Amino acid sequence: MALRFITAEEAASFVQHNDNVGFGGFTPAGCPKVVPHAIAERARREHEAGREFKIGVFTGASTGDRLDGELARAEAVKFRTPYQSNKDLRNQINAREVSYFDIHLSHLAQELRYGFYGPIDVAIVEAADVTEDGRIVPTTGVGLLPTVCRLAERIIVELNDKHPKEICGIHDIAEPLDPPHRKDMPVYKPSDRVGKPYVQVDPAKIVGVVRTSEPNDDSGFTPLDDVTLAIGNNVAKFLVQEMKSGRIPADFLPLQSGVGNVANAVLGALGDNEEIPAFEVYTEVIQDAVIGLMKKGRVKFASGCSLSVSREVIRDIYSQLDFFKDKILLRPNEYSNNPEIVRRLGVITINTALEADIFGNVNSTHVTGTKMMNGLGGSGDFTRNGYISIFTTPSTAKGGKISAFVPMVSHADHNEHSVKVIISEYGIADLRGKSPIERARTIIDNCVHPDYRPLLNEYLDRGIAGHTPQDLTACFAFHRALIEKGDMRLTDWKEYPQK
Ligand code: 0RQ
Repeated sequence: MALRFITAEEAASFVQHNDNVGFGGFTPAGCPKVVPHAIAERARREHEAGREFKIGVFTGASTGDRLDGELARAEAVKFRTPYQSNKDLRNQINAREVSYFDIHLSHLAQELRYGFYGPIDVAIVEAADVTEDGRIVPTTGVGLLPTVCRLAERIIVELNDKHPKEICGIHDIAEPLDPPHRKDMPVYKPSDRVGKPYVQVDPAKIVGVVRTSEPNDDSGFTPLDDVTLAIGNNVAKFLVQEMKSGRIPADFLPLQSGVGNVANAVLGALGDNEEIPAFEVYTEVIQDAVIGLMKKGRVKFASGCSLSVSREVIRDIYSQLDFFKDKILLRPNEYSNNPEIVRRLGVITINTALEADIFGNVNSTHVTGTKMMNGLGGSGDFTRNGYISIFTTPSTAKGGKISAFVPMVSHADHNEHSVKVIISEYGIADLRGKSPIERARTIIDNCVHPDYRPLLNEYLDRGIAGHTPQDLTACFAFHRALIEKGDMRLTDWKEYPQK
């Protein structure tokens, strides 16, 4: 069947009000660009004509501004899942104008197949190549691509010539069978392939192919500062200690590292530390630092769900595709984040907390317990199943007015049973095998900013009985001081008389 080439506007006409739309890609990498823009324009026209037009948006993770941002600004999003990081969409989520559902990234594909969220009407995916017999070669991000293509009634392909067709071979595309027929997912080392280098779809469902030449949004990083550098060095120091003590095998274990500046700095520090042998990466987001380390021979292989790299780095990869092609593998997030595989491989997981409490619970998502930041992402997939799960965080935020360490987290994403190690720029708190009070002392002594250590020690000294000395009449005193006085340092325990 011949492919039908159409404009982005024509493609948008295949999307109806109330449709559930599944997008390929993961972070801005591999996300469709021109069709979401056309859908946003269509929504604006419909709204001007007095008609409703909103869609459900299902993605691999965050997307580019041309997807989440454009649709949000056109007030075209009814429902959104999972992770997002766009300012305009975030504002609408926090104003409750968009119904947002946060879920572990590895769960979404299977739960779509289980029918938990209704049908997928349309799949919109970016491709480096598409053939008449329905083979789609993704670009730099995979995400939900195979699942939404199989479930959708209609498929729209953005064929993006910014990505060479020769990228074919970098992907490993598979979908597991669903219970009760699921078998093991046979990834025994990061480089194992279990699927095909392309997505096979029913060609009759491809309603149109839109040609584009749009680069991914640039994911540039802010330069390393003293704090991120110190966190990175502390992570490297901890892992070297673990290796020397024999708790990590001498040939090391695969690493997962979250998204953002801190994560990028951590990887850079690990790569530069010659006491750590060249290592492999089993992660979801392959960032700039990994590619730099690959060129130096410090990273041997990287399996992920997306190449979320700057434009400069993607140009570098494409100019040396022969070098990189057998060192990088991109999988659907159902595989890159899969608990079974993460636990089998013994992945060392490193994610960033917004805040942690002194007993080891972590908040990754909600600012002061109410405002959604980005979402859980893959942090839960990896933390719960990692060989050692590490959380990193600067000890303070907003110029010291906020302590990242509080008596009780204002929202819990990862609990004390899953969080093994916390690291700030001040040091390392190894929580393994420690009681709640021991964990609290370790975190205060090693990770907390000196401004906040006396306040947290005083909290522990309030004489609360029980296994976990949490004072339910005072545990949110830091948050209250922030809300009422604008600074957690102004917490005054005299306002909380001991009973
Ligand atoms: O805001 O830039 O306005 O000052 O939060 O903080 O320190 O720059 O850290 O970019 O690494 O993001 C948890 C959000 C950290 C991210 C989070 C403010 C701070 C700053 C960002 P400003 P930093 P990062 C795999 C892993 C969840 C998902 C996950 C995240 C801004 O890592 O979304 O782990 N994680 N996925 O000032 C108020 C606090 C704060 C605070 C920091 N306690 N209260 N604001 N900030 N702490 C990736 C995927 O799943 C795709």
